[in-house]
Amino acid sequence: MEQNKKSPIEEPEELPLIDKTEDGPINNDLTEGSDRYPDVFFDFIPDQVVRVEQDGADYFFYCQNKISLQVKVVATDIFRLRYTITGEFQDDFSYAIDPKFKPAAVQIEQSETSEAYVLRTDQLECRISKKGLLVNFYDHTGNLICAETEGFKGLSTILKGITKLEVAKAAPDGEHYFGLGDKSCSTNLRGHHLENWNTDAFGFNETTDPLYRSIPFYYGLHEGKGYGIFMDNSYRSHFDFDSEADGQTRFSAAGGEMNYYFIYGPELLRVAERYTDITGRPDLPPLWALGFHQCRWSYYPEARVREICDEFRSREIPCDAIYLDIDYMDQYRCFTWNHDYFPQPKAMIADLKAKGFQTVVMIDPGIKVDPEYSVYQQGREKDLYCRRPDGELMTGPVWPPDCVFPDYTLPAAREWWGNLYQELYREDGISGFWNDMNEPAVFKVNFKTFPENVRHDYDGHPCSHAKAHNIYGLQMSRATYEGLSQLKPDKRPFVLTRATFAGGQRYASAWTGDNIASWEHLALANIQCQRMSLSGFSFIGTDIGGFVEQPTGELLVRWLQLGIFHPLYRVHSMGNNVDGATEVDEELVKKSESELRMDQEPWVFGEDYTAQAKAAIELRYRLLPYLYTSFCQYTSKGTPMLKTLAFVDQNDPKALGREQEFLFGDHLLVAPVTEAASKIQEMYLPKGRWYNYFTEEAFEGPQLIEVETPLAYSPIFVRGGAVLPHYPVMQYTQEKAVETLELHVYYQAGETTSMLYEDGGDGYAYQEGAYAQRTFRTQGRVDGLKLTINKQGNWPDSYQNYKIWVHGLPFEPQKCLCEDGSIEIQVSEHHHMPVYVLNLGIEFNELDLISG
Ligand code: MIG
Repeated sequence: MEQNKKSPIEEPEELPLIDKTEDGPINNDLTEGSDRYPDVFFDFIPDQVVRVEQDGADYFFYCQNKISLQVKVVATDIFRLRYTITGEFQDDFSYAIDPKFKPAAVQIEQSETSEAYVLRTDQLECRISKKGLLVNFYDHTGNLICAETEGFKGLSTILKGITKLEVAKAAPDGEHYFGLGDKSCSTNLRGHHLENWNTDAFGFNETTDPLYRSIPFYYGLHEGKGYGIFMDNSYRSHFDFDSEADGQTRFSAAGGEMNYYFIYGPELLRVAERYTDITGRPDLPPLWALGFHQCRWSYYPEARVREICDEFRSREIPCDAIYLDIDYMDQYRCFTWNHDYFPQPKAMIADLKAKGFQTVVMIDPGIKVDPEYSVYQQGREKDLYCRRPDGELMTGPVWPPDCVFPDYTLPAAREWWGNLYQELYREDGISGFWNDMNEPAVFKVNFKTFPENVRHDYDGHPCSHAKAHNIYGLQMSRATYEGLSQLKPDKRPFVLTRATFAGGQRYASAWTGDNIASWEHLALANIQCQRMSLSGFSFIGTDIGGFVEQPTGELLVRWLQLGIFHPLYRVHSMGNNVDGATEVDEELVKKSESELRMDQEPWVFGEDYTAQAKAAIELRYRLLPYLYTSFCQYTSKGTPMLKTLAFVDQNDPKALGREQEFLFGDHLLVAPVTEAASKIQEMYLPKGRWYNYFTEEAFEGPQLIEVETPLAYSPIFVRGGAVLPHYPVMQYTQEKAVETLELHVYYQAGETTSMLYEDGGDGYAYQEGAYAQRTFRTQGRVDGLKLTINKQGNWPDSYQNYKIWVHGLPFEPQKCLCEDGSIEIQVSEHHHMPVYVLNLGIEFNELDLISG
């Protein structure tokens, strides 16, 4: 194996291709004076199908040249395709697939034409050509959904084995592509060539690729019909969306097996949900995890941590969690404390908890090589660290100068790792864990990670790092999650990871990594979180304010406004951990202590900005019941919490091109401000009636409008007909019982439903019915508005009353009737518009506001 002097990614096309199926080898790199070559390349293109076999819902198509295709009808709308170039399929094993996912029993109609084999369900038809194994998908009425151009092709060499498995499909004009996890390019992927290889991409920008996470799943949308393709292959992969304008979309992996799922919508949202049937969904997080989090590299010593927390409370800026970055450890040894900085962690954590702060700490995969360190020793004794091909330990510098790395693909290593949290989690009272550097990142080498020949167990399917690289972070976060679940079965674990892969949403939340305090990065944050959400991974956030460098007050405020709608709402910065910052600099010395430290708490930019930052965070807490409900919809159905407008109305050509606005949950349209000094911003309202949350103005979409963008808020619009629940501002989630639930109702003709989900905010009693789920139904008439409330579940409400605010009535209400007679209508004015206020007990299920 080569040293890492150059990238091991060798595009086979650039090398001499010697194709044994052609007339003799292409003699362009023959070693002089012999008939030998540096390496010999073969390509594999399916020829004629000579045999077909069926086993239940599995169909096998064998070509004369041994290339074979297995089509598995997984559900009426999902087909799985696997190709082998040897005639033998590999052991069917994947970390991405949810163990709970089971194929459905499907009625399959099979037939044959002179050219193709046809498999049909009542939603989808798949035609497999007898020559070349080209696979085309049609809907049940015969419309072509997705066709193949060149179809499948494999490449291998004598020295390397398989180097590339590729599928080429047609990219008809006008087809849009979305998804693909964490990419910083435009929302529509058309024209891009992208790679999946988890990478420590410090200070990335909009052209950096790959980033920290890999999700080989994309959507195609053509003539209103949407489908998804999930390539379940963890090797380095490439996705090309017609970047060469040759009308083709290609995806390929550098090894393993070509193995992908074709998911038919036709609604993009339906594809999103079905993707999470395959790769899984998380359980609900603890409610505090949806509060505001404050982080920095690093808060220490203890006095500073307490000072930060006290400052939040004395300024009455809500906050639920405080983070300790690597400096809390003793010599960067995971699962230890630096007792100089934190002499009594348990007491500190308990004090903070009493004030409503959960403490989250970092844990890295790099374990210090140190015979005195028990974690290192245990892992050695049990033989749980990654090794090179001849058995030598894989060591490399990360925080400690020399680290070993657990092989999280080994079940015994995961179990051991999960248990290491025992003391921090059970004894010290840490509430959540933050897994960093798990691409895995290695310092000093340009290559930034393990060499590809490092070995992994892969749950009994031994393989090289080339296969395990992209799932390393996923398996680390899984080990953490499973450990925490076992250590405290009654608590919902909170795990935050940097690297992950498709399916990783089952175990952890993620943040987008080391971004920069710039307006460009605020815009990127918007796109990245939307795309992660569309890719099955809604529990996502960015380092608010920017990790590298320092934001202005304005930038921080705008970022906090966007972050209200990012499920992970966390400020983080690298502080003064900048190369060279420790050198004495005359200019720096003149600066105040906080400037030197490069603080990034909500209050560091002066009182004006502090007030705006506080207002943003307070709004997050006001909207918490709505956020939590959206989270519940995500965990139960896989509905992305953030939806790019193409996912709101895929038949509206104008909506397809929009990437600034997104729908959060069912009813809130968010138009974040991502430019400096913004006063007014253009935005697109998809079809329907939309109310400006801050000004009461109503508009009919589809429409491009201009909206004012004062620093006090980034525009939010509420869908007509919606019922939007609010909690009172609290300093932390569950600080006190909600006494009155506020409902904001927005008029719309016709019927609209809204949901509210509540439970104990932690634990699993909700799975046994301890939840309260309300369905609100509004029915708007020309001269009336009816609201009905339906409750399911047996979670006892803390509140006894609703306070209902009715917005946008097209008539002046004279009466409000409910089951028990009539109730008083109060009028208040907001931006010169009347808003009607009703107070009633929660025993009421129905009310009708009428004009006469
Ligand atoms: O190389 O732990 O992305 O959030 O503050 C830096 C220190 C290592 C990278 C993470 C960042 C964290 C930092 N870590």
